[in-house]
Amino acid sequence: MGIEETLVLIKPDGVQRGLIGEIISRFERKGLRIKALKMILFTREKAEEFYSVHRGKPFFESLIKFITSAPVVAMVLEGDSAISVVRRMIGPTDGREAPPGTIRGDYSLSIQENVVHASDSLESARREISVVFSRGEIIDW
Ligand code: 3AN
Repeated sequence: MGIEETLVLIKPDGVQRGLIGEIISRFERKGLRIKALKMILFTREKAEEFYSVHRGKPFFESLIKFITSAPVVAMVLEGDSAISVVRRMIGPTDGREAPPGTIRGDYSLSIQENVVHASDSLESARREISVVFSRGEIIDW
């Protein structure tokens, strides 16, 4: 609880479908503060580092291929309880199960191509932010 930073990615499917503006807009309207924002093309090495907790799982190879297939938009969002607030806004992993009104519920029918990623704990937020951004790219305002 309290003011937190979290890492959000708009995944390749969200970028390719033209959903960048729509997704960022939802976070802005919620009142979350964008402290860093950039478009990147993950290298395989960076993608494997980012998703290291999933190494060894059956979907790992497919996930790495997907996340490196097109650009992603990465951002650091800040706000009161930002980690849990953003997780609720994106909805559960499987777009077919995610309730309407959540980002995945409104835009995804897939467990892999589920439009967005968001950190699920303080520990993963810290780790994921440091994988994607240098501290100098994050603006306190
Ligand atoms: P979340 O993104 O909701 O935290 P995780 O961390 O369990 O979900 O999974 C990370 C990513 O791996 C998901 N966003 C999804 O793209 C992919 N993924 C998870 N489970 C599966 C699965 N059973 N089959 C294919 N891809 C999966």
